[in-house]
Amino acid sequence: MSLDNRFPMLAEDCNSLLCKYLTPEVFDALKDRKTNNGFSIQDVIKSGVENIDSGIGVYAGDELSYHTFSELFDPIIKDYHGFGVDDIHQSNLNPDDLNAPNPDPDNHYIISTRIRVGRNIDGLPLGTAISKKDRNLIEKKVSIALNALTGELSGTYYPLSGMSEIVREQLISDHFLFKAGDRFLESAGLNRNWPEGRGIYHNDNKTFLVWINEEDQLRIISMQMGGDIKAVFTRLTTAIKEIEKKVTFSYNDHIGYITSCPTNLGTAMRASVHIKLPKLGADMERFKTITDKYYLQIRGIHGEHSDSEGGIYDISNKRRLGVTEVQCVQDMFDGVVALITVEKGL
Ligand code: ADP
Ligand code: ILO
Repeated sequence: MSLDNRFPMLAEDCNSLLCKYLTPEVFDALKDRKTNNGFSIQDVIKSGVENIDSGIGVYAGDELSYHTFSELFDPIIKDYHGFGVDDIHQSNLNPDDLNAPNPDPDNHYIISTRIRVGRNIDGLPLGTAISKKDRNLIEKKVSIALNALTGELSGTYYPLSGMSEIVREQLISDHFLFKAGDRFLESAGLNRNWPEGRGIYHNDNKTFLVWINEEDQLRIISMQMGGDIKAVFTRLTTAIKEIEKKVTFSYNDHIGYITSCPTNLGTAMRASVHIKLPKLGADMERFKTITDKYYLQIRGIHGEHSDSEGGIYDISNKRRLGVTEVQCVQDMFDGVVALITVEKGL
């Protein structure tokens, strides 16, 4: 579907932030603008127009998109993160500032912990607008930097092109690799030239992983079984520092790390646990009251847009901008402690 210069037809029952904030007046003001990479408002909204069940519905093509189309992005950012145009974002990746002793040392509730950040290379368009040549260059540059890592972070880069179906599917079902054919990403132009230029790096025991050229150019991931959140955060921050010695990431003093989806701006961090909460799961209203209080999000067991299985949920921080990385993890930790306390009492 190609979008033209007219205000798009948006379904009556559309609940996305795109549908909430894209008025005919806003569209009119933006419809003839383009960023230096040729990204237009039609490109920004395409995913949300084609996928009417989107929660957000917009993607940026580059750092400039957030400025060029601010009449649409600013209210969406304010709504999702509670972050206003005059607010200031600050980063803190110091694990010493985190207070997160294992909330479930006997492994009754928490199955695994995962913390990821999104990163994009400074000076290049985002995956939504990037050329095949630049995407392939990123794969090369980043995989060389990763292959040089040592110690616990030492591992191997596996390109998606040439990976056997069995290995690929196993990596996905074990929660290590991204899925193929996501329709939200497809509409946003993020699956162009698939699978070329994409791949995954991981260490032997798969506690440190990097996705290359999925929704963001890098997703740096630390994960392990159980609830030692601090160990997972410490590994991640060490890895980020090492990678930054070789690669410069796109960062803006106002909105933090630049990402293709506005939900990931700021820290670009999602800290999650897979946790067994069958009793709370049977009382969604109560469950949501707690997750809302602690700024948490509930996802299904196979990631975003998936369902829960066997009373196991993916619980993660919702706020990523206007809070530090330490605060993102602290939100998740505090909420998980509260959830376990309530589940125990039921
Ligand atoms: P992202 O976290 O990068 O936004 P998804 O929500 O799609 O993307 O999750 C990616 C994968 O990571 C999925 O397979 C998901 O099940 C897995 N995952 C997320 N959190 C955890 C966790 N705490 N333990 C194990 N796997 C996890
Ligand atoms: N575009 C999708 C996903 C939004 C948030 N998630 C990610 C992975 N960026 C939507 O609007 O539902």
